[in-house]
Parts: sequence; C-alpha cells; structure tokens
Amino acid sequence: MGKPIIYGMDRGPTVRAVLLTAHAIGLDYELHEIDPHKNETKTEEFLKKNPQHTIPTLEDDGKCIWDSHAISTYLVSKYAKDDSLYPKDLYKRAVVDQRLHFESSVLSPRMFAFGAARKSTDPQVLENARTSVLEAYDFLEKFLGGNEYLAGDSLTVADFSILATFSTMISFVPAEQEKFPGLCNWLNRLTQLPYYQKANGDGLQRFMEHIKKLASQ
Ligand SMILES: N[C@@H](CCC(=O)N[C@@H](CS)C(=O)NCC(=O)O)C(=O)O
Repeated sequence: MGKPIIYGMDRGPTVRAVLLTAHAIGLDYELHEIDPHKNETKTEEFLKKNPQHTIPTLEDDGKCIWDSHAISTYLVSKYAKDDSLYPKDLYKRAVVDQRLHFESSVLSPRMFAFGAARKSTDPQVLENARTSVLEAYDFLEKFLGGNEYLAGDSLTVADFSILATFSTMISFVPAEQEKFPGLCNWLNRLTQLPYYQKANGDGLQRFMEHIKKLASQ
C-alpha cells in the first residue's frame, strides 16, 4: 500500500486544514499539486477521483474521499494513535462535528462573501459583509467560552479546520484582542504548534502572495 495522497494547493485554507491534521498525527503522505486556476481539477483523470472537482481530495489505498472535514475525521479515525483529535465519545464528537459544520456552512461562506463584497462599488455591501464576518468571530468567541480549544479542553480537528480559515480571514477582517480575547489567545496558542509553520504558515504566506498577484493583474 502506497502513501496516502493529498491533492491540492497548500495555499488554500481547506487543504491547510487537512495538512494540519496530517502533521498532528504524523502521517506519511504525499502532496500532489492540483491547481484549480489552471483547470487541473477538471481533467478527465481528476474527475474520476472526484466528480465534484474540489480540493482537497484524498486518495488512500486506491479509494478517494473529498471535503476537508470528511478527510480530516477519516485520517484521524484510521491513522491516529488515539481518538483525542476526533473523540469517540458521542457528545464530544457531536461538538467537534458542529464546529466542523460551522466552518463549512458559516465561516467559510462568510469569508468568500467578504471577498466578493470587496469588488462591490456600494460601500454598504462591504460593511454588511464585514459585520457578518465579525458576527462569526463572535460565535467562535462564545464557542471557546473559557476553554483553550474550540471543542473543549483539548485540541481537535475542529481547531485545525477553523484555524486554517480564521488565520486567512484576519488579514482581511482583523479580530481585535479587546473584542475577541479568547479567540486571539487561541490563535496564538495554535501558532505555537511545532508543525504550524509547515502545515499552515507557509501555505498562508503563499495565499497572501497569490492574492497580491491577482490584485495587481
Ligand atoms: N467544503 C469543501 C470546499 C472545497 C472547495 O470548494 N475547494 C475549492 C478551493 S477552496 C475548489 O476545489 N475549487 C475548484 C473547483 O471547484 O474546481 C472542503 O472543505 O473541502
């Protein structure tokens, strides 16, 4: 059996979420670069792996799975030495799942909506999008409560999923320490992870360079 293959570009938040999980569990993986901007997700070969043509996509033992949330929970369930990153306890798991769905259905869409609103000529559109992002930050602050991590007192894949997106969003809509103290402390805590730079920091930097390049075209 070969190494699991992660298809995607590490500048994308959803790919970085999977890389954080892979590094946390010490997975020996290969990253195959697939660039949607070069239509590489639409080749016949890639569409056979993932008809939805999204990255990240994982190929493991000849089988494919996509959506960063599904990939991360699968990798932990299959390869992690214990269940701490995706607990088997039903309530704890439901809390992690809720945070993952929050990333997918609230946080990420609001990030993309903000990106789209930046192109609007109506300043109110951008202001509304900013308010909506700040409301999402406020939800996260409340999810944290007094805990160190988003789904309680230990690190889970929910932290990785939200970290990858949140660390990207704050370049566009900063989260002020006074307004979101728990969230800012959480971010600082996670950036200290030994694999943070390789799994998220480097790709995030490439993302920012890519955005700058697009803006200058
Ligand atoms: N909810 C999905 C989102 C995946 C997604 O939409 N990925 C985008 C890049 S951020 C993509 O693959 N776009 C290329 C395409 O649709 O062809 C996940 O978490 O994996």
